[in-house]
Amino acid sequence: MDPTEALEEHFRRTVEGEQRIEPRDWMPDAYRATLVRQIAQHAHSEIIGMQPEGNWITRAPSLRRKAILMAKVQDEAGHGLYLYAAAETLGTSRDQLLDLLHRGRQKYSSIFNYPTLTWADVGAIGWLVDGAAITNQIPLCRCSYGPYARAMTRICKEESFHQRQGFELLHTLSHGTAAQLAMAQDAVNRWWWPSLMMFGPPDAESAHGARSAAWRIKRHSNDELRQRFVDMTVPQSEVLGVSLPDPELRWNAERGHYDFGALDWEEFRAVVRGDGPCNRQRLAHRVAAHEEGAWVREAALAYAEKRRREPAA
Ligand code: FAQ
Repeated sequence: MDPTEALEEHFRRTVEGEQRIEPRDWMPDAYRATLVRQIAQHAHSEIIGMQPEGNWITRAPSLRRKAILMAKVQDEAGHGLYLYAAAETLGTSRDQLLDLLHRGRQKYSSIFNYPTLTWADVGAIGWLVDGAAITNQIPLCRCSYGPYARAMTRICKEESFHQRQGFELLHTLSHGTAAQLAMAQDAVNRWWWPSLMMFGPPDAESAHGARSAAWRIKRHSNDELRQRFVDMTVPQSEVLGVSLPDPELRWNAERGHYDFGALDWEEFRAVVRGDGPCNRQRLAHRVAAHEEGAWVREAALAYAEKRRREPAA
């Protein structure tokens, strides 16, 4: 066996034996590239995902709600940081990845291109968007790449809190006045279908799905996770007292799952292409924040350099 074959064999046995690949280990170039792509998209989603909810921090209806929302949005920045750090272990710097995001060369989740029109949207994001995120991300805690799996373990714990706070917020609204219930229902109507799109294209169109499954990066297909999310969410909607905007949604005893209507894949493709309701605004805001923060990065570097030059005490 030549040395490359031996390395490939070792990689294959590690992955198939459910052990972790670590940064020092040899890995195929395509495995590295797939991880960088997915982790970067995930990191970008976390930091762009701060915008829709950040929009409501100054208008939260009480001090308690404001404190909770600020903590949640800060958590999202932290998730971005864990994920950029995980990507750095694969040899790509945070600067490189941010540059690709800012030039529109890397993606972030379609969901964050929808506007937050009312306070109830904050609840719908927590309940549905974080709920979908957890469904997708719990299996990633068992991803074959160690640093990504470990980052996901921490992130999932915090996402569970996020999901609960969204549910509690919506529950308060849906059990409040008629106007509050209507506001909660309107938010659920607008966020339901985009949340189902977060799981990605149908399996037959998932370009990376099969290979990522073979590499034990993804543990379940896009459609499997979408179904799991629907099955989990329908009973929760009953507790909330809101309906889900899908006339075809019904329990299928034979399958042991809920059937649901067809997603508008044209809309999904348009949003991923950059033509969603808020794509341009989200990216422009992100680039402006980066530019306005340049002085902070410069000051931190200058301070680190000063400390480096100081003689040890
Ligand atoms: N939006 O071959 P596949 C959060 C792209 S949660 C945009 O199936 P893959 C928490 C895909 O990249 C949200 N693009 O791809 C939070 C690929 O394009 P490419 C983030 C999408 O990777 C909550 C092409 O379509 N979560 O942020 C989307 O095997 C509240 C073909 O697709 C993650 O990123 C989409 N929805 O499966 C924060 C989780 N779906 O790269 C703030 C980790 C697909 O060839 C507030 N990622 N595409 O140009 C994953 O699990 C996977 O990457 C999937 C896609 C499942 C998203």
